[in-house]
Amino acid sequence: MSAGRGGARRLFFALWPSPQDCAALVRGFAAALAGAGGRRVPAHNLHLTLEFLGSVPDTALPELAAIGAAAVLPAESVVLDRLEWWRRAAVLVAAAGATPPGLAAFAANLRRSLSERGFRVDSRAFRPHVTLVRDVRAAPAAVAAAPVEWPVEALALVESVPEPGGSRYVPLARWQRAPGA
Ligand code: 2AM
Repeated sequence: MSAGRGGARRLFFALWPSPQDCAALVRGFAAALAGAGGRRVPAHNLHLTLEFLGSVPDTALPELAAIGAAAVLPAESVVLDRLEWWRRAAVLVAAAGATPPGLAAFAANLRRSLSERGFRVDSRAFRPHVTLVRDVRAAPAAVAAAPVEWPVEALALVESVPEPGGSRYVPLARWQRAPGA
């Protein structure tokens, strides 16, 4: 792994989809995506953010890796069943109408662990969503989205790497839920 710019990187924890789950998400929301305008998030960047940390010194990476390794993912799926336009952020997201209780507890525990160790955490409530399109300045036409069931299987510590066409998200470490756990 190369050194971050200036010895720091923009990092976040996220649920990272398998290629199959990613494809199912794109299929389920295809009709919505077709007419949305804006800037589509490339499939390789799709993820569900759990906690955005901002710029973190490289020296903190081992501690973050230990937090990720200790986390126990719930044996649940999150159902992304709503297409929402978030006006202020100008994004179109696939959102979960209901947050599965195990996932809510998992996100809260992760936030607590990070905060106790001095990392900056979000103060907003956790709302499971996957951003599909950015720079959407006008409300899209209402379209039906097929609910997509996304198994909670892989946690990732992800770096947001700025690139000319938009950020690229690079998982630095991934932790899979143990089968049957
Ligand atoms: P979003 O998908 O709702 O835009 C990397 O930027 C990820 O962290 C994105 O998924 C983004 O969520 C999320 N994120 C949360 N808070 C952020 C912030 N203050 N700045 C940038 N990204 C943030």
